[in-house]
Amino acid sequence: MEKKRSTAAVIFLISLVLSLLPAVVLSQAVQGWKAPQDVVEKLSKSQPRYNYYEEKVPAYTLPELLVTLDGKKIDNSDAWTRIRRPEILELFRENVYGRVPETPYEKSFRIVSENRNAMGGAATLKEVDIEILSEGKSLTIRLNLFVPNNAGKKVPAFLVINNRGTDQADPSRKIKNEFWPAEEIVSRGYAAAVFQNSDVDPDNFDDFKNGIHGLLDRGERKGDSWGTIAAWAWGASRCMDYLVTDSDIDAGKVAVLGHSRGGKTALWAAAEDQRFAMAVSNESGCGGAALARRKFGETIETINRAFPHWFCRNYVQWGNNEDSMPVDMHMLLALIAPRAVYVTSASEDLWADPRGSYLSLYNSLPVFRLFDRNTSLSDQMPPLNSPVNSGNTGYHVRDGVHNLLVKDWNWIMDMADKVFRL
Ligand code: GTR
Repeated sequence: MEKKRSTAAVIFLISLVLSLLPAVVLSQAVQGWKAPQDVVEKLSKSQPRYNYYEEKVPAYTLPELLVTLDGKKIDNSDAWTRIRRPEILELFRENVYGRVPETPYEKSFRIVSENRNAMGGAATLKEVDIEILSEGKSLTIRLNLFVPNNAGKKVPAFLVINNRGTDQADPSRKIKNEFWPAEEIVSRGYAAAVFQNSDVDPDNFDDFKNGIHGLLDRGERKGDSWGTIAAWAWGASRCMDYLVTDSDIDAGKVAVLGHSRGGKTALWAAAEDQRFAMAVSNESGCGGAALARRKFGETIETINRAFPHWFCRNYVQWGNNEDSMPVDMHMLLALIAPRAVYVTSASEDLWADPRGSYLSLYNSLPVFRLFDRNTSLSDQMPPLNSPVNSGNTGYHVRDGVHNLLVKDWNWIMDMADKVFRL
């Protein structure tokens, strides 16, 4: 009798587990990506000052996207473009990246070399010097550009802000790597353009003496004087100035792309310069795509301490005071609407807060919907290695560590194919 009962109990238990299993599997798929527990534990141990636990993210309220400073509700794309977008752009200049000075300068382009037989005949390589002149001082930004041969028409382009060494974007192609897979980009019909961020401004605190700051800054620095990210973004726009003059390039289809600090820069470049048809933020994190109010991984206080030159001085006041900041990063992504924005994360790169980056995109959607009301993403993150997109917005979280890889590039180019209708 006892035995029969316990067998029945075991059978009941097994069938219960079996019946629950699909629900568990299903809910995992629906809930999508979660930070790997071992990575959470490891980072929490090695960096105890930072939060990597989802449960410890504080409750927060994001600033309103669609209410103007004087309290008017915005419900159409025209009012967004005329009233609310300029307000938010100003808030970011004032509080985060700083303002470009109005100092006059001259600019010229020089094609230093042109090789029609690059990449074994697949592309033409143009090496272009963009020279900036002001009051007798000059600065040169080198733009390297591979254009696919035999396209028979103007081609779309990816402009990469290279924040790594020149060997990561070698125009001679003696050194190749996944960060700038120029051959793959060209084979998919895109021009591959790249410039070194350090040509525009050095990536260290030099009291803004060198680079473009040294050339264009006048007088005392103010709280909203531009930082180095704004300077790099300005450099991306000078590259765009050249690209619009190049008859091989479809200037209405230029995507600006950056990784990490370059990703922050790509977003700000597209916010400031509406000629960019698409912005790609690869693992940009704090000061980029990730919501500051979550205080997950890198924080405003930390980034200003480690990189005092990246942002404007006014940004410092929002360290440990995120809830008072008049913007959060969903508003930066919204500034790119109705143009395309693609945000990426890597599963082990919790410093750059994958979930905070996705939520930022998700919370920018009301603006994208003013232009295309079918734009809609789930409030849950997609599973690992499963890109999602809707309208002109898209996102993926790749497995692995902080980096820009061919795997990322392929999904990014899939999105660009859709946006540019290739
Ligand atoms: C880190 C920084 C991040 C990110 C990264 C990078 O040290 O904390 O915000 O930008 O550098 O650019 O690789």
